[in-house]
Amino acid sequence: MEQQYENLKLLAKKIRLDILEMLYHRGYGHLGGSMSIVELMSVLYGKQLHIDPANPAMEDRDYVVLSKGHAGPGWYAALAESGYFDKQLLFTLNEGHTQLPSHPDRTKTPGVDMTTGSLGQGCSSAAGIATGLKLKKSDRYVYLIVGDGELDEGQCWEAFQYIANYRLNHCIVIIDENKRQLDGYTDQIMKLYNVEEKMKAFGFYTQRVKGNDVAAIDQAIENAKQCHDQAVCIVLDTIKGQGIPFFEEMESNHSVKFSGEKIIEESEKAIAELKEQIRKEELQDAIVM
Ligand SMILES: Cc1ncc(C[n+]2csc(CCOP(=O)(O)OP(=O)(O)O)c2C)c(N)n1
Repeated sequence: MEQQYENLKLLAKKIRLDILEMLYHRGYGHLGGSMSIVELMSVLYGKQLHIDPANPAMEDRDYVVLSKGHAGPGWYAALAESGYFDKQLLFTLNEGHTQLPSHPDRTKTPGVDMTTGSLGQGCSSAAGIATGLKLKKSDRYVYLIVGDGELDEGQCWEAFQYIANYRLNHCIVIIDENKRQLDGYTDQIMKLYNVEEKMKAFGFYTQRVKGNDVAAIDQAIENAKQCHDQAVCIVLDTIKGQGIPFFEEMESNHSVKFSGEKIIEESEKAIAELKEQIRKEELQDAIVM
């Protein structure tokens, strides 16, 4: 198990590097909210998901709905690392006719099953997928990833009420509580109060874990899978821009423009550091093997 978590940490580093390189190459993009789901993506694509990247439409697959669709780069990096498409494609992010639009589009990207970007709607889509799975008596799961700012959308709560009422425990609701939204702190814009207690009040079996801890995320998903008679929710305690101190501390990191000496310098430094850490860890793994 220890080694498996080391592998997931390494995968998280690769996903983080891909996101940074992709956005740096494009010159702008949704950095903060992509970074805060890196460890989650690593656990999903490195361990939990029942998928076949060589056959994205496999009948008996798990589903991911990234309801906070602006974090598309975080998803694309995980899909590329899993082998859904060539990593070079990452550098076409948001170009005309790209397969990787800034927000996920199910008609364009292998591995993307639901188009998202209009906040709130992914929650209803995931509720629908989960209903379908239940009607088919399928054992598969749908992982619904929601932003904390996204919870300003009433549609989320309507979907949660439905998921709870029908005990759709195969819809694992994951809230990325990075405490910030587009233009400021969630507490200052639209206070959420205690989201964990709110989800419990809605009828969910709710766990709160550190969102940068792959072992804790994995264990929470395992616990959720053991809950058979109730809807399930995991609140991820994350940091917007997670994993790169310069971006974590940046006043506004929702959509970063890669211009100006300091940002260029810090981005290049972070890219070089991540590359070096990955190189060292891969070398270490090769020696151990
Ligand atoms: C219905 C809708 N309204 C507004 C927007 C614009 N918008 C994009 S991201 C965002 C903030 C989302 O905050 P959060 O869910 O916390 O995302 P994160 O901080 O995790 O990136 C907003 C308002 C949108 N995409 N959809």
